[in-house]
Amino acid sequence: MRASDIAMYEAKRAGRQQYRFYDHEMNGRARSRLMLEESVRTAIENRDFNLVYQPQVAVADGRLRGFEALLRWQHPSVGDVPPGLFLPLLEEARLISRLGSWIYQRSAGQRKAWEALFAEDLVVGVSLSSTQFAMPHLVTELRQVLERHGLQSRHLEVEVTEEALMHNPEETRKQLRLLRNLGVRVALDDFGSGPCSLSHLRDLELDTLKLDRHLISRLPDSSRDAALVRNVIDLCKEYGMLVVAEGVETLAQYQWLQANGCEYVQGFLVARPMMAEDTGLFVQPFDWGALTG
Ligand code: G
Ligand code: MN
Repeated sequence: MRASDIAMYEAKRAGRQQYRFYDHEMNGRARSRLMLEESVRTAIENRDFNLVYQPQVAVADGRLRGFEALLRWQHPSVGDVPPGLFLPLLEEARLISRLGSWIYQRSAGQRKAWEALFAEDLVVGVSLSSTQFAMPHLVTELRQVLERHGLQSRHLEVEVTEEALMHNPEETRKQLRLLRNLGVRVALDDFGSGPCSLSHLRDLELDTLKLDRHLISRLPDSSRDAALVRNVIDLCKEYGMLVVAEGVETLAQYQWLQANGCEYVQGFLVARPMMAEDTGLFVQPFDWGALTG
């Protein structure tokens, strides 16, 4: 079976079925799981995983705020496997911890390498899955990674989704407190991609809000989305949170965001995610004038 088939099959199953019982499919499933685990181990060893980096720039003056690190899996025979397919599987297979450590090391090393190129306050954004966020040793591990690469904690922004924060409110509060004590920034990722709750903005100590690309995609034409986004931006301002719009693809979206007080954008309009070695070619500050004519 090809890795993409395994991934597709397992991902569908995971979404459909919360309970388990023994049935005749089990053998096949267990075997696929084993093959997937094997693929991931090999992939880490063979460096088939890769991080690409997408810039975040200021709406006002194009200043480069930082880069978000995005995971890619270039499977030798299957090709590019989308993160949406393989991440849930790694979670289930408890392989995410190993991959997570690799991601922290790699992105911190990259942030260090950028010192020679970019401003001192440049931020690297790293997404955490629910499992990663819930790990008891997360903060200890991040502290060690920062020390090892000689980075300030404010150089790192971890991105968590509402889904990850919802599981256990008590533990969430503790983990957020520990992260903030360490001094890393915390961003709420993918806000508006699904059900979203304003009480999270009110109750949790967050530094940054990332507007999901699904909220941005119908701007500026959808007056309902526009009303929602405008008010979320205002709310974040009141709460002292910084707002980054993701998935910005058009000039009209950029202009709307500018008119409505959004401070930073990330999206194809500015740049696609790029290989580490290409980030040095990113011209900054980004020239908004060249787009607007
Ligand atoms: O689900 P999430 O919002 O984290 O999606 C991140 C993915 O979106 C990345 O894999 C990245 O390649 C992709 N992406 C980045 N910028 C854009 C964009 O402007 N438009 C779209 N459609 N996708 C984008
Ligand atoms: Mn993210």
